[in-house]
Amino acid sequence: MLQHEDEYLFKPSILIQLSQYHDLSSKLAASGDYIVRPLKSDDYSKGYLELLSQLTHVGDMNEAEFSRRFSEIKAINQLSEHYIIVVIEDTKVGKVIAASTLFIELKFIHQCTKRGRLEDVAVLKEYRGKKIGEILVSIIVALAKEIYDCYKLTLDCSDELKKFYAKNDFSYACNMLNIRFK
Ligand code: 16G
Repeated sequence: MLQHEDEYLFKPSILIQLSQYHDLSSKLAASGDYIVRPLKSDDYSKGYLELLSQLTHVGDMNEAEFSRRFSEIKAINQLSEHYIIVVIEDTKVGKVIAASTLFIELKFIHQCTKRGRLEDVAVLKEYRGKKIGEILVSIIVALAKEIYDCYKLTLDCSDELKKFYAKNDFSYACNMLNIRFK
């Protein structure tokens, strides 16, 4: 897993540092040939965007556009890690079957603290109901708490996912409002 570190969006060793990493990976391994890893530069061909299109509109993006965005994000992470995109691959079929992003926002408040945002959580339809989403969310929660020392982790979601996040330790704290430009 650690052979070609350059291809990864963030250092894979970060995942291994998690205290629950082995427990969570063995839970995953018990239900299939799954590995947890950072997003990789060739995940376009492994279906990362098709996966995201089960969450929302992705658009008609080609491999070059994917690569450009990947490099932009990676350049930011090389200065300081802000975009932690974790994926689960089914190695039997060579496909990204679940993904989630931890975005780390730097704050002045609370003595220059960090806030984590849980974003773009998606599990391929045919892999739902196997606790994969739950494991992925636990990984992000642990990363935000243990590795990045965030003071809180927040998310927004559709009505139908409220129960899922409530079961995974999230509670209502305040209202999320937005202005939609697109
Ligand atoms: C959900 C996602 C959010 C994503 C948005 C896209 C989670 C926890 N939340 O709210 O990250 O950006 O959907 O939907 O995954 P939109 O295209 O309607 O903004």
